[in-house]
Amino acid sequence: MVRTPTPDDRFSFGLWTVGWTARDQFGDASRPALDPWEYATKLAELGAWGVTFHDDDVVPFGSDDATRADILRTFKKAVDDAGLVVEMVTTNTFTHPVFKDGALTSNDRSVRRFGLRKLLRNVDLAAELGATTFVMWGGREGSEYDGAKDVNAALDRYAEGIDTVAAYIKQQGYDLRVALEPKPNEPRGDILLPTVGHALGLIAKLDNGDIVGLNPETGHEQMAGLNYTHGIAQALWAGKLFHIDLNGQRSIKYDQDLVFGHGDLLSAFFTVDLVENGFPGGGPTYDGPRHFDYKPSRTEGMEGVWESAAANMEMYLLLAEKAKAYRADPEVQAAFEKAGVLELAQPTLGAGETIQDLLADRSAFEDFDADAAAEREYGFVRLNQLAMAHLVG
Ligand code: GLT
Ligand code: MN
Ligand code: MN
Repeated sequence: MVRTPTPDDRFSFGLWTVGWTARDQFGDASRPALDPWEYATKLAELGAWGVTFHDDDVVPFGSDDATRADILRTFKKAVDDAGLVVEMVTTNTFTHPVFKDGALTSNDRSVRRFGLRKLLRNVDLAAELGATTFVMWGGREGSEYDGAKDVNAALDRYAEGIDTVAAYIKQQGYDLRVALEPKPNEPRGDILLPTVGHALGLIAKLDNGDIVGLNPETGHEQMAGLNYTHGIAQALWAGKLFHIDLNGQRSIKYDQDLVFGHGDLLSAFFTVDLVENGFPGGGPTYDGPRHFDYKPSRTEGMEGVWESAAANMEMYLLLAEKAKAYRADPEVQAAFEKAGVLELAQPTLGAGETIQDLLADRSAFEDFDADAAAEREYGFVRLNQLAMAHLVG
């Protein structure tokens, strides 16, 4: 059995994960709702280090100021007593029907202004609670019908909204960074910023993009048939991996939010390998929270809720152990060498080599024996089999 998690592992959970009462499109809640602080306390007992939440997970939408202050006081005390960190805060811009056409990209300007105010108010709360990441998941920013959304204007408004949030953070001097969370669809038919790549493209155009990065979620990339490990790798490469949402997804279908590792296990192994061990040839590394955004299946009662929360951390620790052993294995190192994995870090042009030098290098082209080079055996399958043996062996 794997060791129990400790705060040093920096595992964190959204309150909406264990707090999901399992109401879905087809059925009513199958579990009771506890108070937000009860979830936090229990997560700490299981070994979690941090919690995250949407404004409305803690303070019901529309609460008056006195009620809000009261609830937040109780919540803050429970979190402090449990020794938990509030590492990230996010905003619910999707549940209330006012947001049915989005918040920052609603066709209705008054809704956009309301959405922006809700976000700015929550930035203040995030800073007050000591969070360092402000996630923005725009689940309702999108459309079902192509003719209903002017995408050029929608991206302008999306960029305007995100830039305003980032500018406000800077203006207030908060130690907070924005992390956009891509998702291809659900609840909208098509969501804007559907993948890591789309979000990176938008961030590059922002005035305050220096404090805007990404919070990629395992299942969201996989819903689009994409490779999550490659997604976070490119975000890292771009200096934009600010946060991660780990969970499980089995192939292209609705967002399953399974326990981490309960979807594509081999992909989860390489995700942990990258997060824990970094790129084989060095480069940027991720040292943020290991945040789980899963949903305990609707079949589970409260016992299953806590079992499944613990399962996320156990899966991560198991995979981390295996990934360490994989990297340290001399056979794997030899296979890396044969595969040329470490050769790739060498620049293609020599130090100081000009384009003219390359054009003059006959060995690179005129005298290059492409057929001989094509004979090279890379041994990728053997390398992958070694990974599999570590994983399931
Ligand atoms: C919602 C969504 C998640 C996001 C949350 C942040 S809310 O549950 O499915 O992927 O991370 O707003
Ligand atoms: Mn999800
Ligand atoms: Mn998520």
